[in-house]
Amino acid sequence: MRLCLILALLWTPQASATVSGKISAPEGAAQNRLRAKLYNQVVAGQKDPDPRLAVVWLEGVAAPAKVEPKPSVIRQEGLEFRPRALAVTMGSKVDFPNDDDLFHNVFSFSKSNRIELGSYPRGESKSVVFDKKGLVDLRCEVHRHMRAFIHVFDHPYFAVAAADGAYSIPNVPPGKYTLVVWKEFFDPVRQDVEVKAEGAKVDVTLSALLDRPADRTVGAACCDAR
Ligand SMILES: [Cu+2]
Repeated sequence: MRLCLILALLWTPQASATVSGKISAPEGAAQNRLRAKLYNQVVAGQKDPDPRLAVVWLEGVAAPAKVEPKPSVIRQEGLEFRPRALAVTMGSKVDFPNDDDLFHNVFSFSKSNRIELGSYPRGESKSVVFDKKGLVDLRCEVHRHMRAFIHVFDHPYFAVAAADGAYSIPNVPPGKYTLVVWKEFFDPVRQDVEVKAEGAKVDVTLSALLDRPADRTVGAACCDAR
């Protein structure tokens, strides 16, 4: 009985909350001009890429001792990488199947996770285990317009927003943190957020990157991609 009492006193439920909201990223003429300048190679058979998804994460949360891997897939399909933005935990394996009737040559010169998958045909797949945190700028040597971004985190407090901008980061311990929002072609945003027991709701409106050199399109946050 006494032992039960001691255990009950020692055990306190892990309070956790959800940080959610919506990322708005207005598309404008300047945005489209920048996109056209960077990705002006139109290839027969190319399909529209996925919406360029926003990645949202929290900085300053004490990470749990063990971070679970999050196996994921980026397909080469319709002469694009799909999805174009991915977020995984360190140690995650990502498969890169080729669904196109031609060869792609997938690589990244990102400092943290260098990738050289080489060429392989339709129906084949290669995989990479991302063991360092950072931002991976994924490219195809054959098709210059093909690009994807893989955010590798050493904690689980992140989310990829849906196409409508909605995001949700669950299981966050209450506290004061920095919320970071990244999206291709937009200035990254960092803002303070206080997460209470009932959670936090944070909507963010991004501003377009204007008149920047091409290598700044990734934004400055979380970036070792160059
Ligand atoms: Cu390619």
